[in-house]
Amino acid sequence: MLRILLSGFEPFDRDTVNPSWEVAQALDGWQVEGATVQAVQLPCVFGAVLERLDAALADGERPVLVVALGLAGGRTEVTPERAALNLDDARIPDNAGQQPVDRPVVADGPAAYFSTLPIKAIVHALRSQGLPASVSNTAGTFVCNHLFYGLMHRLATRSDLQGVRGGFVHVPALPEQAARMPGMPSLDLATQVQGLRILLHTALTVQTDLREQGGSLH
Ligand code: PCA
Repeated sequence: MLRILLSGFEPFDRDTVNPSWEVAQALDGWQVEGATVQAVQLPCVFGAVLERLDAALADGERPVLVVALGLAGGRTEVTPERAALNLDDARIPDNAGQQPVDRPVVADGPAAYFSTLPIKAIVHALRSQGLPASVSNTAGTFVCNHLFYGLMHRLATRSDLQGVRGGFVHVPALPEQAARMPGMPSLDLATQVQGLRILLHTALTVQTDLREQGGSLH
């Protein structure tokens, strides 16, 4: 059985829900292109999140695909991230009260890694099926970027994970979160789940990414 590892985060910053976990959980057991989604919830804690990732990677067959999800409050679209930075710089404490400043995720690791998901093809597929999506050129410097960098470092350096495709996707807030924070953009859960179905299918079927504009001026 081919395995897709799909992670979501626990709630953070005193919130009670995190759409990234709601989406991952909704897709647990979903089958696509002969592979089955295994959803895993990760702690919003520097360090511990990568220990939990390692446990999930070891829990079964080597995955064909690893996609990590996180919430980006304020965003309006599903946003595959392009690059992970080797940097922790937390604006708020994580769920264990840690607030690292200007610390590398991996000492002596490269400055950055690129996603190995076909991010342009994913955005193209989402948009052509009527869902809002854009490439994001920064995953921030909090726990999501920490996980993204840690994941890409493992995929790049571990011989048992050679050739496994992986990346990170930020999703918008849910309408119920926006109801508590007037003015916050949101996207309903069913639409987010549909977006992730399209994304996973594209990641499994498109080998060479599209060459299509996905940059931003700032
Ligand atoms: N979003 C945060 C951490 C957990 C989450 O869902 C982030 O973007 O770093």
